[in-house]
Amino acid sequence: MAKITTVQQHIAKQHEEFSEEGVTLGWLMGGLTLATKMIEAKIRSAGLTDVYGAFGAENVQGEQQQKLDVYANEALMDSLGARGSVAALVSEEDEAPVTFDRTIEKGKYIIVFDPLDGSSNIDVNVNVGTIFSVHQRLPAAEGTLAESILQPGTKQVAAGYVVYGPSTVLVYTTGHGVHAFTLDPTIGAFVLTAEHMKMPDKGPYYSVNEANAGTWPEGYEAYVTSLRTTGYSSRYIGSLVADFHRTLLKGGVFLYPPTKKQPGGKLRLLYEANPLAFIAEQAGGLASSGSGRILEIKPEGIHQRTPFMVGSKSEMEAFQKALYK
Ligand code: P6P
Repeated sequence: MAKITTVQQHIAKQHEEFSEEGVTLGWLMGGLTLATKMIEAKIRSAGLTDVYGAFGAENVQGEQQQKLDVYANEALMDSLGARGSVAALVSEEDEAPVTFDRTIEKGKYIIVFDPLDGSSNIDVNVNVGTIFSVHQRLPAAEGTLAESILQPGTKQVAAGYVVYGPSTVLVYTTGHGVHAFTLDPTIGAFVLTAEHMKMPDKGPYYSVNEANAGTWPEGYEAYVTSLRTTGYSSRYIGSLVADFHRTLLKGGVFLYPPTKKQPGGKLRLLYEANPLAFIAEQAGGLASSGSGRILEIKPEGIHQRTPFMVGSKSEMEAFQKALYK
């Protein structure tokens, strides 16, 4: 019989060989895999049931909520909120954190997530994803729960994403390498399919919305032109998790620079850039805001945006050389 390793077993083992913290983190991830399996089932049946389209309300970002955004958010809130070790949940869909009245000894973790990134692509059957990041609550003497939520990305204890595509793949790290699990629909479980993944040092692709090129700050256009004129191919899906997952597997560089419309960048620091930057660095890549390392940014607000450039060592070192004056 084929031996299978679930996310819960793997994270517990990775984390100091089934230490209490490892088992607790594994239990947390069990809540995450449950919710993402529920989301996957909804996405798979989207064309057959009435879950396409707008929910008819705006989220805190002022964006039209898709029905599946609301469903995904509720699935994650319910599955993770039921885990006794969760002190707070932060979602792109909610203005404020959802907190639980749990003692600092029990409520040890904060999970921030983008429940369904790229959801506007669902109606045209393009890959979408769930992105998550886990922080440990600070000891009372070091900070409040609010301050525990606004820790820099270097303090993440776990992070990852689920990409809902031809297959559904969960990728995570706890700082002990990057590992991938594929949802096996015949048994309804994510099973280990790749360990210690490494991003190629150099890749064949650059990935950016070139329609914004005319409004990028100085240096970006020259850098992208240098890629275009030295044999790179352009790949841009417009769904962050899909563009990132390809960059992790094939190498190259993804960029969302500052634009005239979004001078501080479009993507969110806490639940998009930080988790993907943690994964990228653990896989041997780099992640930059255009003026420094993403993971070292001290967050000011839970929905704060940042310019986000991430990819292979070769392309990112060339980027830093071109942009960091
Ligand atoms: P643009 C999707 O709406 C999203 O939030 C990310 O998934 C994606 O990378 C980005 O926006 C695409 O933005 O401005 O190129 O359409």
